[in-house]
Amino acid sequence: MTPLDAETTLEPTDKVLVRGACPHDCPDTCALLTTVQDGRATKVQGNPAHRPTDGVLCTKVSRYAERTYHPERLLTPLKRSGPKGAGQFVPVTWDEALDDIAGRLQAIAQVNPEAILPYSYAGTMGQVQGEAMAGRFFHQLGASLLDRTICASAGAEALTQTLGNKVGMKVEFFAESRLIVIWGSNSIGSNVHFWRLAQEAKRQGAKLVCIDPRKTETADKCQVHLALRPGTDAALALALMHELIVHDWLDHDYIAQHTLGWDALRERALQWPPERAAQVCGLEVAQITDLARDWGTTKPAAIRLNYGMQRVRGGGNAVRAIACLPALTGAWRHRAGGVLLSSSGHFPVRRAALQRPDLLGTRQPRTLNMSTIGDDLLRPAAPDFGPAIQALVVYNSNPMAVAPQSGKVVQGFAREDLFTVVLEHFQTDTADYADYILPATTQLEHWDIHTSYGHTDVLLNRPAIAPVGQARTNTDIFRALAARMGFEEPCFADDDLTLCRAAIGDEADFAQLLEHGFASLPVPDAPFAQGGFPTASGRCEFFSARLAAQGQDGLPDHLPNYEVPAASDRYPLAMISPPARNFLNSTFVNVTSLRAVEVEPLLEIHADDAQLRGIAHGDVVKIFNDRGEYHCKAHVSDRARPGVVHGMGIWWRKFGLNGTNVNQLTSQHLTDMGRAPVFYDCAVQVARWG
Ligand SMILES: Nc1nc2c(c(=O)[nH]1)N[C@H]1C(S)=C(S)[C@@H](COP(=O)(O)OP(=O)(O)OC[C@H]3O[C@@H](n4cnc5c(=O)[nH]c(N)nc54)[C@H](O)[C@@H]3O)O[C@H]1N2
Ligand SMILES: Nc1nc2c(c(=O)[nH]1)N[C@H]1C(S)=C(S)[C@@H](COP(=O)(O)OP(=O)(O)OC[C@H]3O[C@@H](n4cnc5c(=O)[nH]c(N)nc54)[C@H](O)[C@@H]3O)O[C@H]1N2
Ligand code: SF4
Ligand SMILES: [Mo]
Repeated sequence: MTPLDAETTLEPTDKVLVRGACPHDCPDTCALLTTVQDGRATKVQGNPAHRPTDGVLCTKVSRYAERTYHPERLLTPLKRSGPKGAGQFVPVTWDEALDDIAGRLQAIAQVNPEAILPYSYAGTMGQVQGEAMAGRFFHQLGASLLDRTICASAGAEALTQTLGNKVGMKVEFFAESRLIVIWGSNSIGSNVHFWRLAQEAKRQGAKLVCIDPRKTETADKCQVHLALRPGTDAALALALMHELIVHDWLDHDYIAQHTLGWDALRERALQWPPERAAQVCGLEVAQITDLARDWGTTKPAAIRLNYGMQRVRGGGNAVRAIACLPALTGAWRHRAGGVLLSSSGHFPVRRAALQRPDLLGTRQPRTLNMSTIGDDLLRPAAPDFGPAIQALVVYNSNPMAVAPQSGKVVQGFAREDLFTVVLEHFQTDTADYADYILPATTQLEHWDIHTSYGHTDVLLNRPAIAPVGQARTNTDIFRALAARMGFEEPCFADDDLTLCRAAIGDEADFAQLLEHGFASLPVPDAPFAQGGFPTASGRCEFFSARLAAQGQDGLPDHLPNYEVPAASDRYPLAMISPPARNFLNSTFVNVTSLRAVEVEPLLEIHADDAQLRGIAHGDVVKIFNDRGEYHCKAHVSDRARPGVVHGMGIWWRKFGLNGTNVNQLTSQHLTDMGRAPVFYDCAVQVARWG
């Protein structure tokens, strides 16, 4: 059985392997091979020919066929038949749904199209089923623009200010590193293909260090674990610099030739002796000085930074501070040295060709931040805001579960005068509040093009099966709406293969994708061995003139969390809410075999904090602050340090004991850079319940 070639046509009885790409928001962007027999997908596996995938998928996506044929999969368009949020719907035809939706949107657009807001994120990371046809549709309409900040924009902005773009080490060379610092990431859970490389390095004698408030599965397997307090990473990074300076573990030549702002950074770092940082971070001084020695004296040394550590007020500053460390020691000289947060800046993405912002013409609609959707849905029309939001079109996202301060989000979605359309696979918490739910295809049912933020390959996803039920692709739904709204621009007739081609731009490159399913970008092995950073100065910018011009500190510094709890406070515990290993954000929460592993929503709490509150393992607890409360089971566990609790995410609210999830507690504060949410900067109290 060989994978399907470019022009093969399927006979319904053939057993074939179809090449695809994992659509999920995960740095690994695996190449998939789907076995199809009699038109049905029977198995989804990793493609062994694709190096980064190496034939292996995570547990979640190995269950993709189970998810695709899930008995609760949405099969027809649905129209609301009960009160908002009650989840009561009746099936309607596509024509009925699309005609009504187009009519409602048109009526709003005639008064002010900015009252319409698209809301989407990375349910699929595909360039085509993501923002291609959707972008065209909303640009032509003149709808409000969405600032897609919910995940990575603090770190992305910080990395761009420091290195010039979202660029870094090539992931495969971590296997050759002698020291790997895994910073703010639970690689085993969320970046398992990198973890395989880290283990390979460990077998060759490398030291692995994990920096994470939570004693994760990854921390268990690293030789060293620094369980710092949430939101104190910049203090730690500055103290490491302090030690590099006083012990002269610096690469003076690299600093002189390839960095900017060293004198200023040196002065800043000298204000951070390890004793000061140890107090802020809640670490032992020796933990900091040992790590500094390791970083200063081991070559090659590499940092796998991830997005977990930038979800706090000072998240951008922390990423900036950490991104400076490789330049100080010249770690970039070696292909197995440097830092990797995201590789997505290596990809020449043809966003304008796909999303057509030019369709706006001279119109300049407002931009709303997806991370403050709770507040924004509740805002009335105002000169500094524009019209109240009257219609929401949600696709590739489940804001009711994933957006911060969900009490507000629920209130917003519950507005009687809000018209809400949700394109989904399942009746999520968000879909419960829709006026129309439209059934969308999954990755097994549509074409797409994928870039990656963890490696440097482009992948093509082919449909393996026909759409399940009456599901339609996101693109097709927006095409159909465009036709009903009378949009005559020829770009609305582009089919998905045309969009895939437009994403790639080059016919020869596309032919290669059709034939092999993936292709590597020509990125040098050691991209910054001789400097050449994509910043304005061509250097690694310790000092950012651009940030300074915006009135910000041009140098990285430690910014304390918005909510730094003290033992005597009303809300004395810091809560973080990292993802559960067997879910992907709120996706897969309804897949029986995966839910069976995660069992139920839970809060990890240290024995000292539990004892103080009379909480035993398995008790139901109430976690609360001024924003709301969330009930779940307590896991008394040494995964938590005293003073910090972990509300493992991201369950659907409807699976919660009191119909909420952890985001009932998080705030709509934003990060120092990138306007991102601060999910892990959240003070709470915990008490036994019932
Ligand atoms: N299984 C699984 N994989 C996923 C996801 C998922 O939901 N499930 N989500 C995907 C998505 S959307 C993303 S963005 C990536 C995220 O990928 P990562 O950024 O690697 O995220 P996590 O693995 O959740 O790691 C976050 C870690 O940061 C820790 N942390 C929390 N606060 C701090 C802090 O202040 N400092 C430090 N140093 N650490 C802190 C948490 O305890 C957690 O272990 O993962 C992707 N992969
Ligand atoms: N407390 C807390 N909150 C968090 C986080 C955290 O760590 N803690 N993490 C944050 C992060 S990193 C992220 S990225 C966000 C993620 O937030 P979202 O991007 O909203 O991610 P999901 O919850 O996975 O929801 C994606 C939805 O898209 C749907 N979908 C998938 N493919 C398609 C498709 O092709 N078409 C259509 N129409 N729908 C599709 C899925 O069924 C799923 O319901 O959550 C954030 N929220
Ligand atoms: S979620 Fe990540 S690890 Fe799992 S199959 Fe997709 S890309 Fe690979
Ligand atoms: Mo994310």
